[in-house]
Amino acid sequence: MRVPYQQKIQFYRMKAMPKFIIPLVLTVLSTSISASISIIPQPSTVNELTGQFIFSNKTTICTKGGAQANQVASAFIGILEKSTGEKFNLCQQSRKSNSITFILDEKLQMPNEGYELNVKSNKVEVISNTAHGLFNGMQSLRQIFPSEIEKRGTNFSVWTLPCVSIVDAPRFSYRGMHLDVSRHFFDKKFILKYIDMMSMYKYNRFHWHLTDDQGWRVEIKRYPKLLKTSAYRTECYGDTTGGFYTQQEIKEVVQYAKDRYIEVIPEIEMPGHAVAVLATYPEFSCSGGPFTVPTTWGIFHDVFCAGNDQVFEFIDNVLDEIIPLFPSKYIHIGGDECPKTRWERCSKCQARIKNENLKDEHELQSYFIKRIEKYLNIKGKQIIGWDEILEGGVSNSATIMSWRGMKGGIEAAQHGNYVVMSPASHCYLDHYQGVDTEEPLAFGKGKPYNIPLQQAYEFDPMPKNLTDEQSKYILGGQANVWSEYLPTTEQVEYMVYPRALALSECFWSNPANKSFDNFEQKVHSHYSRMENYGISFSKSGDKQSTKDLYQTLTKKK
Ligand code: TNX
Repeated sequence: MRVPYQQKIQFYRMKAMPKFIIPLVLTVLSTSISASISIIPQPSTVNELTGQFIFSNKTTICTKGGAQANQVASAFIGILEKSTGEKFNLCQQSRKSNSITFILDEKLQMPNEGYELNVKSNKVEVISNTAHGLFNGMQSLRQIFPSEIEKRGTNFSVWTLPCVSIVDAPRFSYRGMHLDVSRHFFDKKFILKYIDMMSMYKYNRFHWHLTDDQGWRVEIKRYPKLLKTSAYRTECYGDTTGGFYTQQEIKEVVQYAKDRYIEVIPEIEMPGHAVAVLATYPEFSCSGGPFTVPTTWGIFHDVFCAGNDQVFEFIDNVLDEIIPLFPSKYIHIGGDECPKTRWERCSKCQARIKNENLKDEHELQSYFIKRIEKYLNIKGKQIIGWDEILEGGVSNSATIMSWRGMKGGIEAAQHGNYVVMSPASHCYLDHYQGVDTEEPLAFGKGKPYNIPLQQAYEFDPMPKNLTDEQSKYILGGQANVWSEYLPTTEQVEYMVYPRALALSECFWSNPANKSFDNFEQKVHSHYSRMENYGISFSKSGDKQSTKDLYQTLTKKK
């Protein structure tokens, strides 16, 4: 008889447990952080068993549960075919032996996205009540295979898998990765690879930072001039750099992500970080310009004029084209780092403050965001914004992305706003990971900007001081990848991996199952997986020197 799922997943809660069960539980717990099964993020329970399953070209891949189970199995067959070069047929019946079966049974009681994975010597079963759960189980199974599974055209005869029984579900529903494609543009091919890696480590939200001062990256049919002027910039040495995604490419990325159970959330920055737009439409600024697309980084004084109705008309029209491209419930509207200097001296902005009975420019920013939010809500979308949107007041339906530490997120949760935690102290993968003098140029220098692997690993998106009720508003966390200092895809990967693996565990795993020593061992086996997959990951976060660095950085004075 199968143990009911809820019971299994919670059985390490020892309080209500009879004493004789405790030794049994401890055995299971100790195996749950064993290194021979190196799954990242760490599953809820891992019970290693004796024996092995022998995988060969005679193994049958089966499904039970209809089209959605078939889809997950086909994705797995695709992975196997790339590495082994063998053809595996999908069999829609269970086989007793030498089979891997994906079972989708909606009647099972399981937490959201949960799954069970059983590797026995005669067969493997992945079980879930949703297709997403089944897909998560498939990703864990993939990591039980030897790392050659990630290599194209490997030399394959048989692979052995250790017998194991896994019961797993995520701690947080929002597990995001972000990518800034404005400061440097990365083509669709790279975006798909980025999404592949996200799905391997069970991330489920891709926050696509499509616009900023240094480049507009999305085709808007109504404003073709944006793609001529705002999508490119001329660097000081005379070269032109930039690019954009056509609406067709965006659709392909969104579908590719959806097939991997990842939702794409677009970000259209406002009212600040908009100089690229002002370069095409200087009339949307307070001063009238002229502007060029900047070639330097930082915070610019020129922002959208909040007193000009044409600005809102422009943004509404842009959003009208963005909305149908992205089925996600959320649109990210930025809201960060908007200096108020131009608004203070702009007659239109001052008239708006007066006519709308606003106290000051902070309330004008709040007016701006709320006006856009209202527009999006009518179209059936919710907004997410950086924590600055709290200043001057925010509506209850806005979700806050807390980046200047956890403070904004805590305040928002206390007010009943949903929150995604991505504090720069732990989640900013554009910051140095090793000793800065030995690393490629990255964002900032010195202590506040250094995030060694261990520091990323020790992040907990759940603040300590919230009540149970308030903590329900913490949806999860996000790794942010700003690209000012990342001109190439290799450099992006160098900064992102392996720290994104560490953060995946912060967003998925129960803190009781986390241990940096164990993670460090696991990450070594993932180096060969990433290498086989063609990822230019870094090892500098892993050096003893970085461990020492971490200790120095975290030592209390
Ligand atoms: C702050 S995080 C920014 C970005 C920069 C980043 C560099 C946030 C909302 N704004 O514009 O790229 O720091 O780490």
